[in-house]
Amino acid sequence: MITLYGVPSSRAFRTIWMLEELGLSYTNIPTHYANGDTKKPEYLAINPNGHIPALVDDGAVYWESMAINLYLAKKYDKGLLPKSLPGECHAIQWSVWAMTEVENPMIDALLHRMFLPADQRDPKVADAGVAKLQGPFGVLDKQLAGNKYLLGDQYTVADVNLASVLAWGNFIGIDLAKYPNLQRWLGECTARPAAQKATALAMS
Ligand SMILES: N[C@@H](CCC(=O)N[C@@H](CS)C(=O)NCC(=O)O)C(=O)O
Repeated sequence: MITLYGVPSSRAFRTIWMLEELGLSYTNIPTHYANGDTKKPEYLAINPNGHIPALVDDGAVYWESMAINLYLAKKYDKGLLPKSLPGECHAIQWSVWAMTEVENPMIDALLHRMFLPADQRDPKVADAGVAKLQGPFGVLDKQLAGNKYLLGDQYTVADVNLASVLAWGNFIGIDLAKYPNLQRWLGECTARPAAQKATALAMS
């Protein structure tokens, strides 16, 4: 029995993508970040940080989106987490990298180009976010030059975790023309049925 807390149009998008990759059945409680849901005592009892997503599986609670996906990939083994220690570490490495190098500037761009009400948007913040992303984009483009996926020939949780952060860029038209390997990889990842399902739920 798996319960996922969090509206799909949030970081819960990543978890939905992974649950769909694994073909798992789950209940989604649409806890919202913007209406006070995440600060209610009953939700804080699940995630004391007051953030979504959170996942309950077999009675145990998990939070932090990347950790949840790494957990799911390992527990419901469909080959999405490499079996070798270096492979597992590389999956963790790219997941942490998505959070530390990509997520914040991406969120700045997303908020100030799309999510905030028009009168609260600052194009300079959005542009600075996009400028900051150029470094990580270059790193990724090189990594993907000789690799079909992040860790090599095989699609893994590392691809889900990173592509699900980068997919936000598609909503605000971030131009990847200078990064053809990255563009090709992101297109392949986001075309997967699991990604399409998560996107449809996020948009609904
Ligand atoms: N590092 C956390 C961040 C979670 C997070 O900040 N989620 C946002 C929604 S996308 C949230 O819950 N915001 C509500 C709030 O901070 O009050 C993760 O990846 O799970």
